[in-house]
Amino acid sequence: MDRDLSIAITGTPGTGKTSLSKIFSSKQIKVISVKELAEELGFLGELDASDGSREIDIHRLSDEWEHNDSGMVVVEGHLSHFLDVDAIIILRCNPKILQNRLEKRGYSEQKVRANTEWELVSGLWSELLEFEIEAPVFEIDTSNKNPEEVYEEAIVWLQQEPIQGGLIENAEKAIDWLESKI
Ligand code: DAT
Repeated sequence: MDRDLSIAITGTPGTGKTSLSKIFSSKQIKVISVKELAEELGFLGELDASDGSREIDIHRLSDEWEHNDSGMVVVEGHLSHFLDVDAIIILRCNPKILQNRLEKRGYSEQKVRANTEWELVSGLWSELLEFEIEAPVFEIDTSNKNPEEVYEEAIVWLQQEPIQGGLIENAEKAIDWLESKI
């Protein structure tokens, strides 16, 4: 695909953003993480001694950053939906599978719980609705798909002209883990 498009790949940690981004990258599509963008533009805060992370001033980053290169760029990270992008892909994952993925990653019990609960209550959709995000959005359940299958699903959606994905209608039909048998 060689359209001038900026795409955010967002989702709870562990839903597969990095894995999907690697596939985009392998297809010669430019990929950058929100953290790298924040570093580049000077919007990374102080180091948090408790977990070694650095806070990102996402609202300032969002004000400053825009996609002005030609071609496609993928911005990945769980805050990427706050950026001024043309389309947003939200990755989801069954909380039980997510818990497993995060435990394997060596996250603390508290961090596993916080992230699993965020996914369970569809926290990301609440955020999109609260901030009235305008870009088209598309949700992909990664629970039982490998990253290649997730990529294929994403590409089919992105190839639409124009890209479809109204926030309210998609939020209404989004996965609700609390309603489904998980
Ligand atoms: P994120 O970048 O959202 O934190 P990740 O890409 O690092 O997530 O993936 C977290 C873990 O889950 C990692 O061990 C790989 C695995 N994983 C990612 N996508 C997957 C998928 N579609 N199917 C199975 N496992 C997947």
